[in-house]
Amino acid sequence: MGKCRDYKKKKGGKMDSPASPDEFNNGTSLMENMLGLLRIRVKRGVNLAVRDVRSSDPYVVVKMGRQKLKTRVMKKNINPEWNEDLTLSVSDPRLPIKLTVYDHDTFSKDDKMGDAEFDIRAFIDALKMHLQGLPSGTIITREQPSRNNCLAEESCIFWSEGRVIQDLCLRLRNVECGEVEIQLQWIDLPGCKGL
Ligand SMILES: [Ca+2]
Repeated sequence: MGKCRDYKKKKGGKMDSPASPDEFNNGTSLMENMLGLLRIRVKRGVNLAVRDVRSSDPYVVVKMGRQKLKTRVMKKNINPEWNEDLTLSVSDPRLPIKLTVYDHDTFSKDDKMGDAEFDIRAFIDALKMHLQGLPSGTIITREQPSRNNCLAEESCIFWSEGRVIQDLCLRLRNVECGEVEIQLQWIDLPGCKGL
């Protein structure tokens, strides 16, 4: 009985916990923390794995943190040309970006066709140089393929028509074959913290 009373007393005396400032300001802090947008052009897949009888129906999924974007499905094509832009909002440039290729299947679960990971630290560093007026094609930095990245060949960060661009050719892991070519471009967003 005494216990019960104590409980009641405690409960009655307790104030409703106010919502934390974070809960109120989520919308604005998201924009304030955002550095800008990363546009990933998924250009093409080369020699992708066969997951159906003779071909595959590939599409690409790109993930960064909680964001997840995908390209359209290319029917029966292991050398697909997507040329599709996927745009991520970037607040932490150290986060790795994961790219996974799947084979679309109508009557069963989509099969994996390999994955790759890359980060945008070198690209962000090049952007932070705030270069101006270089001739198109000027190379700013190069990233070499290594055991610690998924590059199939040297990746160039270069100046093109007033912008910094990075071309990457990613070798897919956890699969017998396949590469995916992508291109990075940065988009400044008004109201963002910026780089
Ligand atoms: Ca299929």
